[in-house]
Amino acid sequence: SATATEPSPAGTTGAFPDGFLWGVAFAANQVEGGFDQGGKGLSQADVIPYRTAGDYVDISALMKVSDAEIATAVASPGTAGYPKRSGSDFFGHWEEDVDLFAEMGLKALRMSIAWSRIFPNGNDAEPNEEGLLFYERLFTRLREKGIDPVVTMSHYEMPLHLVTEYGGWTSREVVGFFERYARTIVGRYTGLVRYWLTFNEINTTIIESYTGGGVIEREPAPGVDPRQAGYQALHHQFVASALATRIVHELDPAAQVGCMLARMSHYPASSDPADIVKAQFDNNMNLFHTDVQVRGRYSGTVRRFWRDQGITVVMEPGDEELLAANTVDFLSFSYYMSLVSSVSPEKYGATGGNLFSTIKNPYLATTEWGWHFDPEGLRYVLNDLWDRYQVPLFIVENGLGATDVLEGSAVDAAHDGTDTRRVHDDYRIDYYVKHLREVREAIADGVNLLGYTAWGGLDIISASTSQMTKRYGVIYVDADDTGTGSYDRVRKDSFYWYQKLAATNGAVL
Ligand code: BGP
Repeated sequence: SATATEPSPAGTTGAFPDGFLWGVAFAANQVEGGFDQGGKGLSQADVIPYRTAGDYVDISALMKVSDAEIATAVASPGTAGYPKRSGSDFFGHWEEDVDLFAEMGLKALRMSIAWSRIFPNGNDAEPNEEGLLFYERLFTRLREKGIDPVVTMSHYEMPLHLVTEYGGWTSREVVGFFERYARTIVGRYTGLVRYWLTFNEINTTIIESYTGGGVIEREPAPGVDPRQAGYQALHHQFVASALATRIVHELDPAAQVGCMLARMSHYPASSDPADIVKAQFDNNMNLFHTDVQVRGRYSGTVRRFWRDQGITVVMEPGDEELLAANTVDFLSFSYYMSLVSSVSPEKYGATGGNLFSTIKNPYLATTEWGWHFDPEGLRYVLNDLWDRYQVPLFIVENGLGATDVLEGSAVDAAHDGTDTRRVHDDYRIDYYVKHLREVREAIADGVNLLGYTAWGGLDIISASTSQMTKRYGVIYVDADDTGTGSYDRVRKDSFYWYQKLAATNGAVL
């Protein structure tokens, strides 16, 4: 659009532009539950077992499941031992939840469609009408409440059948199944959905598995670099993303499409030029994904990396033209932390990270899960992405996973109708305040930003650890790691704070 390459215009109530999309975000596989209801097929997330606390060290390994574990999971009925099968039971509570989001004054809900609700096996001849209807009702209700659905087509999500029978995204055939899925949902929800995202955190495909978001990494043939299959799977996702982008532009020209990156900014560990160049390389390896989706081509950095590592990515004739011709309208990303790069990492201590371990940054505190807490880094990232791409940006994930304490009781002791349950999560409010003040700075710096959707709105099952008790919500969900609980919703203190934030368009900061 005409304003796409200009900074956000100043809003009438302060720094944030009018119409700024304040929202919350979550993913179908972490929130919905109802894994075997409404005609849904099994997805890869439904076979990820609950892991114990001692397993949390190697996060990417947690999301992988062997063929034997898949067979056991498929044979297991019910939700016991498989947290993502029950999620937060959004499937059973969605009307109540939408009311809560409306009460918060949200303008956007970032969510995803479970592919396996629409095509239970991924390659079915016809879509599942019950699944289509579920999201149609949800989107309609959201729009009635003035909330824009921001819809991810694939958030760590794929019908299990496509994993076991085709090897997930390593198979070129899966591109065709995804194209049909995209055409089906975009066609059905034309006019209801104005913002589409193709793949969540597309850069995690290389780190985790061939499915994006975990489950399976088959042993490569002897002598074959496992990254070979990973980059091939990623290329297939880029092609699928370009096809989906074309479909949205064709079927619903009023809608916009974005890519979605887990933005991991790398700081040099020292002013040694070798560290600076290493950090630049690491940043370019994170950003080559958005180079493909925003600029329409693979960068020199990644092509050289493939050459140096002996990795060959097979591209069909026409792929590169397709990528070049179907770039996205905006760039969305998650931001949780920054990382540190060095040519001599052994000089520094390590700390945990979301899917990555990193060198400990001595200037930053870490969260309970060892993630660097770096609000200023968000301003840096916003300016950096804006300078590089000059397309509107959208922060679609940012938030704090923490152990919350539920105080009070649902039992109405005073017989006055009072539910005394509260969660005093001032640490979460503090997290948002500090990050959003930096967002405000970045907007003042001239960055064009569409919105901010806090991760996860409701407490949901953690993507990496499958815990419920790594809580991200501003709304508490009364369930524990084993899926036991009333699934009641309780407004946390952060709920009321976020309500003020949205009502004042950020002036409360
Ligand atoms: C991102 C994912 C989300 C999410 C979040 C928090 O990587 O897109 O799905 O869950 O990180 O991560 P976790 O749940 O592992 O704490």
